[in-house]
Amino acid sequence: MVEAQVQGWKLRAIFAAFDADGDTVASAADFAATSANMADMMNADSRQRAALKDAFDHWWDAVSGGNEQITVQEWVAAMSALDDDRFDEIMLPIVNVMVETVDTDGSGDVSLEEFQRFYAGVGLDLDMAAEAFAHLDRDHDGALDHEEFRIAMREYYLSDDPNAPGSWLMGPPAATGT
Ligand SMILES: [Ca+2]
Ligand SMILES: [Ca+2]
Ligand SMILES: [Ca+2]
Repeated sequence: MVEAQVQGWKLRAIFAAFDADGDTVASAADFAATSANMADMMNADSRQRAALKDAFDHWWDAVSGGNEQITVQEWVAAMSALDDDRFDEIMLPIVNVMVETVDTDGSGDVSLEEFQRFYAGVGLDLDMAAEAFAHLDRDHDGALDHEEFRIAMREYYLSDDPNAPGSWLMGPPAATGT
């Protein structure tokens, strides 16, 4: 079950990042704080900030099962149980805001220069941006379009494949697991 373990460590790393208050359980407040952090990192405007908040509230509803807090085991189980349609429905507003904020010239897609600015803005290793960009640019047209971001987000969170292009969204896949 090596593949399932890959998804497990990715989801555990994400859980740790979402657990804003560090008490080892996730709550609605953690999700709200994570959405606010993401909005800050992306320099989101008030409308984008509200869209992220709604998306994270919806995400929390989907994984919490009505509980006030969940453990990492419950998080991994709940995320693994989401079907693709449900996941896309939760992620779409997040992807929309991400593309809008990274696409600083408003061209509708993301150039390497815009992607590097995004990496710098969120504090990722700028040296890795070009390689990550090459992985994410599936049709090799030199730009990341909305669909490439959407697929990358799904792979980033859910793919069992450590070599999936989307695993590069936030840098080299190996770095996510440490
Ligand atoms: Ca917490
Ligand atoms: Ca652009
Ligand atoms: Ca492309």
